[in-house]
Amino acid sequence: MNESLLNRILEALQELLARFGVAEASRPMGALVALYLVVTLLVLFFVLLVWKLSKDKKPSQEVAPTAEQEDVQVESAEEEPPVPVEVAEAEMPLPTEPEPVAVEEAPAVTGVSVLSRMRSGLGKTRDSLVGRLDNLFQGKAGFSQELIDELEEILITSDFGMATTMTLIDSLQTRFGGTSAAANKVYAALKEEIATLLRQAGSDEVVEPDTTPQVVMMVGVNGVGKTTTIGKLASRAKSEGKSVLLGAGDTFRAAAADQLEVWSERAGVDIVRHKEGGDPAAVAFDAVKAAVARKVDLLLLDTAGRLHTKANLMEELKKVRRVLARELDGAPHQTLLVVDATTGQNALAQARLFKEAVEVDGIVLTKLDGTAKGGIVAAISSDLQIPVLYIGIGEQIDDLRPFNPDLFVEALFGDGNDA
Ligand SMILES: Nc1nc2c(ncn2[C@@H]2O[C@H](COP(=O)(O)OP(=O)(O)OP(=O)(O)O)[C@@H](O)[C@H]2O)c(=O)[nH]1
Ligand SMILES: [Mg+2]
Repeated sequence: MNESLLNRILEALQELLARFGVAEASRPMGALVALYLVVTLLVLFFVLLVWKLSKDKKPSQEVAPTAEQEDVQVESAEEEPPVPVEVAEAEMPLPTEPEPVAVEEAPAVTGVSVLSRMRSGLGKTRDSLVGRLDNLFQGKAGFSQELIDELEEILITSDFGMATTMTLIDSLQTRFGGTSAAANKVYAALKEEIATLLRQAGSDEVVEPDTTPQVVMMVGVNGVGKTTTIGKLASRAKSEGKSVLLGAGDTFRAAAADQLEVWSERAGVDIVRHKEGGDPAAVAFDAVKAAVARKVDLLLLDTAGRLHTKANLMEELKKVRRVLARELDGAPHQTLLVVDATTGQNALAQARLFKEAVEVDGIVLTKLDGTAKGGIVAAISSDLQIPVLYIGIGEQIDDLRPFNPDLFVEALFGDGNDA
């Protein structure tokens, strides 16, 4: 604003003040105060306007469907009251009367990119494993036996497991043995090797069957995150426009079906459940019948994680599989083994056990946010030759990610600038 314009505004204000009978001596100061007030009000108005506009735009800017959006769907699209469905009712079409659903507190809404959410979910591993690797490679001039020895220790203590650690070390020895290659070159090669290992058992070749309903059975020992993962998967599938049904096949643990029902409400999908202590194979039977009758796209079947003995558990899982296969051709189309990343090498042992007893098509590795030893992903991928299909990086409904080896490596080792 040029000086003469400012003077003219001030003069006009002084004239206005004169009309209101303000003494001449006070008019210059009065005009300044009035101008200051007007400008302040205009700035405030402008700030409010910008804030309001950005708030209205926010949902469409987010990368993934947010928890808030999921919850809206629960309220508007819920078609079945979340009450226990008895055997006979399970085969019937759904009642259509909507019922308000008590949905628990909305999970955190994130406007951040997929990569930065992954980065924060893997924060513990970044700080520990990657922090140690950074220190190692920054502190060494070049390739040496000492570097290899220290690297071996870091990998083993970060749950890469002996076999995978040896594979990585051997490939570095082959590439750089007898040279004094720069440490940063060796580090880059290590990251590449880790990415290759992860890709080898990656999800690229997994083709989802195109028949519906697709029956997915969730197995794993108690506490690993089966039920939670079902809730997250249901929510994902629903946001992709699929119709989903849950089967409460864990009849062993008290409140297991209640827990699944809470997830069904959160995700806004239907559930088939029996009374506690019932036969899980009967739940499977009803759930698959209901899925066919209702023409849903996806049936997610929960199972018990603990029975009186491990042999019992495996026998029960086999029986459930037989029932599913008898009722629907090809079912279960996918058996996902859920393992808890924080249990380290134990997770590997469990995975071997389940792999022997039931056919396992893919792994869901949960609680990666809770471990500093993310090397377990590489150990599972390379030791078991079963693809890691999803990783859990938190307890919220949108904290399940399809496992993408390249994104994973970027989230771990990248500098985050491209997030
Ligand atoms: N931090 C974190 N917690 C998780 C994740 N997945 C599951 N959990 C938590 O792990 C606990 C056990 O999860 P459940 O889903 O009940 O496990 P489950 O395998 O169904 O257990 P059983 O029904 O006893 O066999 C819950 O407190 C979940 O919130 C994850 O990715 N990250
Ligand atoms: Mg459970």
